[in-house]
Amino acid sequence: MSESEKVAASPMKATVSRRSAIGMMAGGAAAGVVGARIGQSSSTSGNYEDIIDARGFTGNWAEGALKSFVPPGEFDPYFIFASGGHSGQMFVLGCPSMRLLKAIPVFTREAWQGYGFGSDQSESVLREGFDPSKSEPLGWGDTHHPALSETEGDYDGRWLYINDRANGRIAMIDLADFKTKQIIDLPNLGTSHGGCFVTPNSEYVHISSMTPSPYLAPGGYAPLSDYAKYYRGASCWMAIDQETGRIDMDRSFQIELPPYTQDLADAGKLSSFGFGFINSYNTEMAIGGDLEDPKKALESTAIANDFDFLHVIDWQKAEQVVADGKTEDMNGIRMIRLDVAVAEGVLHFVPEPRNPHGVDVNPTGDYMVVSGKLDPHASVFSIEKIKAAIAAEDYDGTDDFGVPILKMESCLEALVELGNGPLHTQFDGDGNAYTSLFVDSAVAKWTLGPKAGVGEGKTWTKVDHLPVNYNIGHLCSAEGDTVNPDGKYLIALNKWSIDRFPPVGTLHPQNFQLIDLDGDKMSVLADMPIGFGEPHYTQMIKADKLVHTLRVYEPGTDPLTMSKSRFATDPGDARIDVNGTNVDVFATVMRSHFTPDVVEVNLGDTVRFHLTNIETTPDATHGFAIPGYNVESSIDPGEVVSIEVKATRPGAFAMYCSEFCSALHLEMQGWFLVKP
Ligand code: RUQ
Ligand code: CUA
Repeated sequence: MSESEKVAASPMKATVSRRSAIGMMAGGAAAGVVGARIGQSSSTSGNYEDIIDARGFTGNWAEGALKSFVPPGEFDPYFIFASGGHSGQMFVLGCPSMRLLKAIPVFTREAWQGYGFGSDQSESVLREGFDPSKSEPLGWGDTHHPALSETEGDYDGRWLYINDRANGRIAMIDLADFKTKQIIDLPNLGTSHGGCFVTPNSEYVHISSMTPSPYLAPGGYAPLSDYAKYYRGASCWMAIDQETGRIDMDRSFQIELPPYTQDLADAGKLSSFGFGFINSYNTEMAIGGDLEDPKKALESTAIANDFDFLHVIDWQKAEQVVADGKTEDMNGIRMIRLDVAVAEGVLHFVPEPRNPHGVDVNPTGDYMVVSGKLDPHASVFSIEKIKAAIAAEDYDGTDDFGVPILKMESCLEALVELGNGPLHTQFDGDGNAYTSLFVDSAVAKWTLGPKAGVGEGKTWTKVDHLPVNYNIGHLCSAEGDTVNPDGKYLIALNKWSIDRFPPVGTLHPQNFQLIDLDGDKMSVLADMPIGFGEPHYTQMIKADKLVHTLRVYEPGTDPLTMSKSRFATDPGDARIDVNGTNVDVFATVMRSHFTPDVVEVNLGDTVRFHLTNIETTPDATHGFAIPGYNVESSIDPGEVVSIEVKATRPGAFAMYCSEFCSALHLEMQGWFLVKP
């Protein structure tokens, strides 16, 4: 028996890492290679077992390393788009390598890309991205629920949307250049949490309020004693321009909702196409504020009811109501008032076990999986039953605001016991669901019902349980919220890491754990510390769907419009136009020179730099920084960046290229001279 045959023939025990790892190499990854010796690299001489011994691997980590490693120069088959929480950014990772590929600034300034440091392009996105009546320009956001654009319920790799948990805003990122192109600060929304999704053909991106706002009150303020009268939630249907991916406010609308806390939401698809589903809690309308009696604390009074309400919204009916003009202008957006929504059959409620968290629609669109933080079950509702109950007006009365409540038993398909603290659910292509268990720090794998293609006798059953490290919030399988999930890998977004990484001070990183979904049993392949902001939710898309992604811009492109900039400057056309106190600098930028490289102005002048990177080589990016003037930008190949500088401070400023672009990068500097 050769060494590899011995290894392959040895009993595979999940707990004996080196055996399974070597077995996998002998029979799997390196199929056809006889012998366990590394044949790829002439500089390695050991065999795998020696290396595993030398590294001291235990458990399945050697197998995990082999299964997740992506060789240099080869690309991950998946992109992960992760929200960045309080960093206000988004993170792009490869999967399964779990390597960080990029941070995309969205709501927060970022210096490397020059986002929010002077360029007209980023300043206008940020400036238009908050309501100017807010006392301070918003300096941060809390990115929460990414939503990739879809065609027929499948990710199409064009655009990406993300909401701001803190300020009730929504942003659009173009996946052509991975840059934020638009931020909208929504009226009538104080905050937004989990209500972000796109509809199956990217007709709309939805965002809903979390805590209600007193937008019905005169002057926009009412005391909490008038909560039920003046405070309301809002479900916002933001129409997407099919050419640009931008939100078109003129075609968008809101639906008034009762003052409950609207939380996670999802779009119906296929058999539930045309519906949106929003969970709610605090239907008790608890407001807190009682200092004397701890029993009246918000967290106690907000969980008094046995049931909260799953909001079922028929957005196609809502569209018709809007087209019929049955809306009111509410602070600059058309709103379907609550009484109209009820009368027109736009809004129904289904009771759901109290204090729910996630609502997730399965790939066929037949089932709505609702998980409750305080209930060990997933409650599965059926769209067929919901539609039948709506048609039959199978009501259990209405809530205080007149919204008809469908009978829970008429809509419920199954209750599946999963474990403690179920939060969110994702899917694979084989009729399985994966639910995060926050309290148990685990993932439950379970089978859906017959409509999801699962055979009789196997339905609604928990089939596997995998502990994760620790306190899992969301999870994400490959394309796991589309009509056509890959499954394959699952990311557990763990809030705590405690002992998984070396100490880096008192604020610990979160932990993205990579889980292998191939086979019956789930297994952890790798940990990835996330040490920047609190990523909240992620989506994982096949990398080959990003067919629109550019490597360089067309020469002279303004990234905001993705068309030729009127300030684009051709080689040889660089110049300085002076018009009184207005100075326009039309500069070309190329290794290793700014042309012009000396700009002399008078104190008080308004200077507009229009910088065209005339390089066509991918990666030949330059920077533009003016020390003392808070100016910094990246100028990517083909890009035109405009930056306005008020010459308020006299002196000689050595402006320079901030990207190490060439051997003469340090010589790529010039003078910004402001004469007193
Ligand atoms: S919600 S951890 Cu903040 Cu997306 Cu469930
Ligand atoms: Cu251009 Cu450094």
